[in-house]
Amino acid sequence: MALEGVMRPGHAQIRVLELDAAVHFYRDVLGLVETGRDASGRVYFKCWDERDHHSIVLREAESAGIDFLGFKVRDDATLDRFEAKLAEAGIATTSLPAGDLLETGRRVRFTLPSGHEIELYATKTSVGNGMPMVNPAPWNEQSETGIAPVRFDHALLYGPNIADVKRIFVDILGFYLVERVLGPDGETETALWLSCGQKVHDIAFVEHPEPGKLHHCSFLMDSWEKVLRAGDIMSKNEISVDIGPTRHGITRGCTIYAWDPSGNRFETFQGGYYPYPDYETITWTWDAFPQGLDYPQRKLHESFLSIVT
Ligand code: M3P
Ligand code: FE
Repeated sequence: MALEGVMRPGHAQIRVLELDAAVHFYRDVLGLVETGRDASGRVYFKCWDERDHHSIVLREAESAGIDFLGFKVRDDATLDRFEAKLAEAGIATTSLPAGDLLETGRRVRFTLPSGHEIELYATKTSVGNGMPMVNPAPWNEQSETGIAPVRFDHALLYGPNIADVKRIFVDILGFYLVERVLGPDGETETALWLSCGQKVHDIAFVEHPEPGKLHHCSFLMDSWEKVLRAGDIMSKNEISVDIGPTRHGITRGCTIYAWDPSGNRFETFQGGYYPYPDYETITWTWDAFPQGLDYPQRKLHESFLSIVT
């Protein structure tokens, strides 16, 4: 498969209330690898099996939430092409210079109608996964620290105007709609799961009146046993859990959701399936949303649906 255009979500900058407590959580409990700190005090992390310099950036702030989500595109020519396409569609972009984020090239940023800041970039230094490129071992000690997810996988964002957001992702950025939830009117799309490759989603949106909200950043585990072990590590460290372990009907992901010390929800998950762009979108009707959210319990969880940062 030729993966061109947008390749994957490459980074999220997350606001945290107390940097030291956050670094302890992301490094020692979630088990990400710290890769740098910049002059403005931001701390950079990657998951152990990611190769680019970072995927999670923490910024200390007065309120929790997400500053921006960045997608890596195939190359510089692709970045220029998307910048032109966004301009053609009347979407204002700003260009952030190379080096503004450590080890990262030029970024093209724009604001979604949902109020979220999205950026595209083509280059970030590859620091590797700690294993050699010739005859590597399957894992190393970095994969054995804390929860130790394999990669930053996707984010679920809450905000208004998700019909317009969908058009930008599908018509301009080349994503396709994998699954959706229809509202009580049987027509309006109230939640969307969009993919730019063969992941069951790279980004998801839920219609919500307040703009720019974060529901969760999600981290991939490489087995269901490791999701359960993540639950053990959360409990041992008194991390507050929202829901799970359970399985979504939507996307079929096997999952636990919990909160970082600032109240940002995160997900550790495994499973799902591998769609192609020609697959017909799966639709969940409003009456079936409880099993879409939690298949075994068939339950709408109030905290899961209402708490965002
Ligand atoms: C996911 C996922 C909802 C389901 C969310 C699903 C809002 O986050 O990773 O599949 O019901
Ligand atoms: Fe998720």
